[in-house]
This record gives sequence, C-alpha cells and structure tokens, in this order.
Amino acid sequence: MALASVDQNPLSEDDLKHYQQRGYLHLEGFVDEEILGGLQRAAAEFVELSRDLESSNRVLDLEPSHTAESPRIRRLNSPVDNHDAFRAFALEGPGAVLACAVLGGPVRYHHSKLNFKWSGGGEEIKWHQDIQFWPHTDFTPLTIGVYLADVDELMGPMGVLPGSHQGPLYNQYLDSGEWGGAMNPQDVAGIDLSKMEWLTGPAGSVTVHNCCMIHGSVPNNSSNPRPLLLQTYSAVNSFPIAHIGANGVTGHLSGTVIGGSSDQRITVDGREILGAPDWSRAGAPTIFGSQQEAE
Ligand SMILES: O=C(O)CCC(=O)C(=O)O
Repeated sequence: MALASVDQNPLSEDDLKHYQQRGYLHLEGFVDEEILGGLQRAAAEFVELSRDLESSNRVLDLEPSHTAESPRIRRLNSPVDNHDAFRAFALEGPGAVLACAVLGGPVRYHHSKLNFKWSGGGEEIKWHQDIQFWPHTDFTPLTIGVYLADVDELMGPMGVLPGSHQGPLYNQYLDSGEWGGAMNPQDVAGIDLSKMEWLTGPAGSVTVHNCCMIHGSVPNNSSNPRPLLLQTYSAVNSFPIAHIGANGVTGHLSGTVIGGSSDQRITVDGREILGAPDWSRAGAPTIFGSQQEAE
C-alpha cells in the first residue's frame, strides 16, 4: 500500500528512544486540521446512522441507554473497513506513516476501532494489556490512538504505565476460568497506579502504545463524548497467531502490508522460516499446482 508521505519521518531520535524505553508516545496536535476534519465528519455520520438503531449490530456497539434522540455509541467496529476517511488515514495517511516510523520499516495493519466513551459516565476500560487479545509472533504490535475531540482529565483519557511493556504479561482470565479481558484485582494491587500517565490533549493529538503496555481509562464524567480512533499495526514480519482471541476476525483489510512488502520471513522457537505467500484472500493453490508451475 502506498504511503501519502513516505519520505517524511514525523519522529525524532528522542521520540524513538522514548517509545523503546517507556513503551508509549504522546504527540499533541499530530493530525492536521484538514485530515482531522475528515475523521470527525466520518465519526458524525455513524452517530447519525445510529439514531435508526434500537440495538447494537456488527458495526455499531451501543450503550443500553441509547435512543434516537440521545445517541450513545460505545464503539464503532473496524472503522477502516467501514469508511474511506478512516481507511485512508490508517492505511495511507498519517496513521500509516507514523506506524512505519515507530517500527522502522514496512508494517502490517491488524485492526481498528473507534471508542466513543460517551458523556456522563461513558464506560471505564479496566487495566489490561493488548497482546493477550491477539498474540503475534513477536512483541512489535502497537496501537495508535487519535483523539477526535479535545480531551481533558475528566473525560477518561487513555492512561499508560510507563515501562510496563517490559514487565510481566498478566493473566486476563477471571477466577471462574472465563475470559475477563482485564488484569485481576490482585495483580492491579501490585502495580503503582500513581505512576500512570494520563494522555490528554487537543483534538488531533495522538497516543502510541506497545502491545505489552498496561493501560486503560476511567469513565467519562464530563458533558462531552471522548471519541478515540484506534488502529493497530505490527512489524511486517510479525504475524497474528490464528485461533487465539480476535485474530482472524479483525476485518477484511487486516493483514494489509503498508510502506513496502513482506518477505514472509518469520522466526519461531529460534528457527527462521521463509514462509509461503499469503493466500488468505486469493485461496491456496495445491502443492501439485505450485510444483508443476515451477518446472
Ligand atoms: O478507549 C480507551 O480508553 C482505551 C482503549 C483500549 O485500551 C482498548 O480498546 O484496548
């Protein structure tokens, strides 16, 4: 996939060092007004669409108190698959350029979502790490967040625990054995919540966090929604591991390679494999077909 401005590196050496050591970046006002306006208009279109819905569907996840007069969207699933403005931002525009800059080369897009976190109590996201939701063959995956509105401390900004990406990877199952999607209270008691950094900022500000980072956000008790557009990428030769969590159900454009090509080289258990091409869209040829074509 072609990048809008592949020659332009938006990060300094200090930014890269900060990401490696602390596991996150906080880039105030990163997205310019024109592109931000396009993303905001796209988000507003989904709010209008939601007025016709009485319950959640595949694309829009609604809060129980949602009504046509007072819409309350929890999440727009896979914005990249559902609107051109989100697709262009994440696969060709500033989101793509930033992902390539942080990871130092071509990247593989994994998934996207838009968390609205509505006003007056919009929901908390408990402390968690992402990698357990969609394990990959390495720990390069990261998520880029864009605030589509000004966000202050009262609005439930993203909170990250600097350096925690290098620490333990926690069990996110409940004691009952069911998937809980968050760290359990005993583990949360063992982390120093006073070290949390709350990433606020004007609309267009960007957050980047590594897949092993402990992060979350408190309810939005302000009178304005807190739309946060999130898109996840890995290094090009990092691959999602099938049959765990969300891998395999992340959207039609998942797996798109941005800013170069993939040579399908992966290392598993210390051994390098030069894997076959990606046949997930076109369908796999048979071994007979491939071998005869090669003659
Ligand atoms: O919306 C937020 O504040 C955080 C989102 C998040 O951590 C997630 O969806 O994994």
